Amino acid sequence: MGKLDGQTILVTGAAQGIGKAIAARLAKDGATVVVADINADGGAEAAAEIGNGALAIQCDISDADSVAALFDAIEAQAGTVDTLVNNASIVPFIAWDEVDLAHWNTIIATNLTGTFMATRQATDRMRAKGVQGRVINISSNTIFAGTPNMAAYVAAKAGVVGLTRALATELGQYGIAINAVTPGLIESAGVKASPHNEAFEFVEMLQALKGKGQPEHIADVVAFLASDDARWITGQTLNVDAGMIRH
Ligand code: NAD
Ligand code: 4PL
Repeated sequence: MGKLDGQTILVTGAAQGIGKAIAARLAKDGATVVVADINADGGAEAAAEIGNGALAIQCDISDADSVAALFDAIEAQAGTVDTLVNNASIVPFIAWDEVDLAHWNTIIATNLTGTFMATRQATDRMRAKGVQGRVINISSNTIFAGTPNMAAYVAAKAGVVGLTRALATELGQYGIAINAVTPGLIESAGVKASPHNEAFEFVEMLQALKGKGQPEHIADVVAFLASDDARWITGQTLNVDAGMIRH
């Protein structure tokens, strides 16, 4: 008996990193997980590793047609999505002087508009089927810290929290809850391969609890938010960063 038995849960950007850890944890709790990622091979490998009927569907979350096709495929193969985890994002490291309009548009399209499009699809379908579902948005504690070298990213992630707050009101009447999580620096595959990997010492100095943030630290909290234990929570932003930020 798992606390997520019977749920179909879509995790975007789940081929690696935090998304993959979330998908694995939710499957362990009994959910049928859909791994959606722009990286088709990585997504297929992650789904095979995760098991419990996990399926992989390739999707570019910044592309409206791709997102619509993803939800059609899920409906056909696994039924209506009960919980959507908006995790897919680009995590850039770029000085302000290099932030041009092309970069800005790319980051907003994936990290904010992608979350909008997936949420539109998921909640429209929940309402049509009378599913009292959940949406869990992965934001970032950079929206509180004002972390440098990712201005467009920070703006997009703050937008995700705004969307979370607004939609909690509009979707509450259908019994649909929507919350956000703001992770601190996490040693994901993406971070390990980027200059963010050099920031752990500085970030740990600011943390109340010591250690290196791991994808599982976020996955465990998402599993709670997806479970019935969190049924009275909506419109909230849960900061998960070892106490680096107190807000
Ligand atoms: P990562 O780069 O390791 O993984 C991101 C995944 O998203 C990859 O599999 C990638 O292929 C996928 N993706 C990227 N663009 C996509 C698109 N257009 N369509 C579909 N999939 C796409 O990143 P991560 O560190 O695991 O981050 C996961 C989430 O956590 C992101 O929302 C990120 O902003 C957030 N976050 C990360 C940290 C951190 O320190 N790692 C901190 C706070 C928040
Ligand atoms: C504290 O979301 O939250 C670096 C890179 N440092 O992506 C993040 C902190 C990064 C973060 C993040």
